[in-house]
Amino acid sequence: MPASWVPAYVGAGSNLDDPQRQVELALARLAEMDSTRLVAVSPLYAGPPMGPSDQPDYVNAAAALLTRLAPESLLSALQSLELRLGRSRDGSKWGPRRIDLDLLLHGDTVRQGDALTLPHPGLAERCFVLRPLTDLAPELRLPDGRRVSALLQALDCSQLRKLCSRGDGD
Ligand code: A4P
Ligand code: MG
Repeated sequence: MPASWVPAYVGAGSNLDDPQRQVELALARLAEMDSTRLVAVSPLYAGPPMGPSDQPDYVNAAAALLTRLAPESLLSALQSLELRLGRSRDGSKWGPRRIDLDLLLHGDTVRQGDALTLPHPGLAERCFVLRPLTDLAPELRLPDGRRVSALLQALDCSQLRKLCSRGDGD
């Protein structure tokens, strides 16, 4: 286990079974993970699916953590949490899901593997990842030095809608 606390970022997405509630629940449960502190959660966003279009819109958000877990251990904790939250797969690539938790960044770790790739593949091209990440940490840079806010600015994210939290009385 790393001796010190490392900043890590997690993306949450859902498009089944009341997606807003699934994402809120998942973000709250991140606070219960061993050797990890939940530092902040982003606003929630709704948008069209990337991939097959015959599925409901997604709700996405991101969370900032501090963790003493190594990247593999943190991913495995996220996968256990997905299962506890009732994730099941319909077998199709990028198909609908109740909850998906992706490890976006773990400090400056760079990894390339089927089981774990860091930064998360596709991060730099996805509005539904970059927008909440930029809300959390506008100064954040990828290990290669690119700023998430600059990557976001290069994209057309007009289809992404910020959701009011239900506590706001919307
Ligand atoms: N894996 C490797 N690296 C990572 C990482 N950094 N974080 C492996 C998480 N998982 C990682 O993931 C598939 C495999 O990726 C795992 O075995 C894991 O070890 P999964 O969660 O089982 O399956 P998946 O999510 O269906 O596949 P994938 O390729 O991760 O898809 P994405 O990239 O998560 O995209 N549209 C909108 N608007 N919003 C979304 O959130 N999400 C997806 C899925 C498609 N379209 C979407 C959204
Ligand atoms: Mg995934």
